[in-house]
Amino acid sequence: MSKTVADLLVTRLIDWGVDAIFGLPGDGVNGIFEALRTHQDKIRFIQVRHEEAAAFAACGYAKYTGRLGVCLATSGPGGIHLLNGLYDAKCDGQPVLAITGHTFHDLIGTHYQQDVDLDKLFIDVAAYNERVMGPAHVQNVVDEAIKTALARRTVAHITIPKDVQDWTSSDAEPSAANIPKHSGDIYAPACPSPPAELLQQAANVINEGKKIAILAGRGCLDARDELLQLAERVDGVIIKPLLGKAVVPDDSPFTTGGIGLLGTAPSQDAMKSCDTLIMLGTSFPYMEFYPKPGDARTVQVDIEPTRIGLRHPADVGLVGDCRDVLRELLPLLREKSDGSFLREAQDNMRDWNELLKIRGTRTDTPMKPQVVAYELNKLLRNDAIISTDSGTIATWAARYIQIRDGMQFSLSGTLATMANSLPYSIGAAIAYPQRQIICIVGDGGFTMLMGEVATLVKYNLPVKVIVFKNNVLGMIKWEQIVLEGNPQFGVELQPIDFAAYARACGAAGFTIEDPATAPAILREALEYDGPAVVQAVIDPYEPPLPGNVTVKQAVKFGEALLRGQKDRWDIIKTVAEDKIREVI
Ligand SMILES: Cc1ncc(C[n+]2csc(CCOP(=O)(O)OP(=O)(O)O)c2C)c(N)n1
Ligand SMILES: [Mg+2]
Repeated sequence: MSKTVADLLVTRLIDWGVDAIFGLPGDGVNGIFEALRTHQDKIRFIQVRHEEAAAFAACGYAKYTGRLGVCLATSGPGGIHLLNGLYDAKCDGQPVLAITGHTFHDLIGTHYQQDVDLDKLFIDVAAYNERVMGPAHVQNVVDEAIKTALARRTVAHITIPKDVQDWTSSDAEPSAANIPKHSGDIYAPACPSPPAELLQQAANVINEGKKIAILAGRGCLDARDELLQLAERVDGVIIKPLLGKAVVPDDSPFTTGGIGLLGTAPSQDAMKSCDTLIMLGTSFPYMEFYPKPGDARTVQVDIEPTRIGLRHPADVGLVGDCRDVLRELLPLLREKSDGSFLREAQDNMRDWNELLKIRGTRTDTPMKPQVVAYELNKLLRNDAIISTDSGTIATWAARYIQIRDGMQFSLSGTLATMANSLPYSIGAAIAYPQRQIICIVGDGGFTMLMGEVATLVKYNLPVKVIVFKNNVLGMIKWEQIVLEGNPQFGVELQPIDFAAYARACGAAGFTIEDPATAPAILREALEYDGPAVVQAVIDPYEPPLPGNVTVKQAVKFGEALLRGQKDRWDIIKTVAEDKIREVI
């Protein structure tokens, strides 16, 4: 029997090494599902409960493996549901291929059922975006879509009308111009190398610097050795935007950890006082955390030329992969001998870690969120893959999860969406069945896609989901109060018993309320042989204060309290207690 368009699609994906597709069926993709059924020995279909989760899972898969992530959704509503996850992939530069169905080829544009023009809808999110016209078109389009996703580290989209999926070569002949098999399943990555003069210029800037801060983002995730050599050579302080949290272990003497509102005070201090900034594979967005333009000479390395000088003026820009460029740059750099800038950062870091420990070992109830993160960190394996969501949880995860050895860490860095971490963990667990997979999520983010606990159970993915339950959209509550100076509004959440919910899905469910029992319960959950949800009931009044609170933030905070913030006395008490405990 001759192959259908759907068969050709699936076999070409297999040729490209795709072994997992995340998605949800629908009548717009039944042809593709039949091809997936008949090729299931070579390619795995992972059924999720919401197409948004399929796109997030594909993005997480791409982030943690460095390979193409693939998701699949039906025409109309299914495709629409993919969008948020696809934007997440686009914003964080991940190669993801989205495949959707379309209505019958001869009813497109006639207001027929599910006639949503997904190829128009996806114009903005997808760098490559095509409709398959027949069997002879499949290979050409799939090859180009995959190459574009990989080369530009972004989203590609293919849509196929539902009847076309069943066409075979007898239904539509190739045109004479389309020479069969002309398109190859080969991807050749670009490896730009900066010219020698620019490398020397960059080296001169660095050699002349005395206080060197290194902002090392996700572009350095495979350049750990080179990065540490650089820091050692120039007595530099490595500051890690959150997507680059795993670039070096947190116990490295060269790093002050994260930056930004959820970063550390020592990082903020180092950024403010450096005379030279080396930006490596990062476009960390919050410009107020960079040195003021003109205050520090800057060398920037990025694989993408348009990112050079995007957030901060660069004196020298080097285009290329961070690892390769660092290898060329290192021999040109002179060893520094002073070391006082680094030593000061190390002293600050000791104080910061002491502060984290004080906050992480509080014994009072309601339990402090820091306690959960602090105890969880101690139980993580060296191969853990940790995903988190936007929310105050990102702050606790950023500060308390200490990267070691082979750990990986991610969140929705640039889109900063909620609900990504559970599906990211699905992608991670499919890619690495033997590793420890941890999802750190808020109660708001978890409820958005909590149907995916059923996916964990269905595929027996031993993901451990730690839900920080404060019954509020905490991050926004604090933004309303601290950044806007407004009393909170529209942020309270109807409480849900997530442990009972987990058990209803067939997963294990645990609850922690008392800090004294946190270590034992977390250990039991992490050792559980299967998926588990831990709801950690935490103090909703604990603010995720920035490493260094600014006067403006303190004033806004006061304004909100004066303007009728409910529970203001609880908040004042909590913040005051935190401060008092830190000084006595
Ligand atoms: C899809 C989406 N909707 C809304 C937001 C705005 N937002 C950012 S954090 C947040 C609150 C998160 O609440 P929760 O998951 O409970 O975590 P918490 O802040 O309480 O730790 C919201 C609503 C967002 N980033 N993404
Ligand atoms: Mg919450």
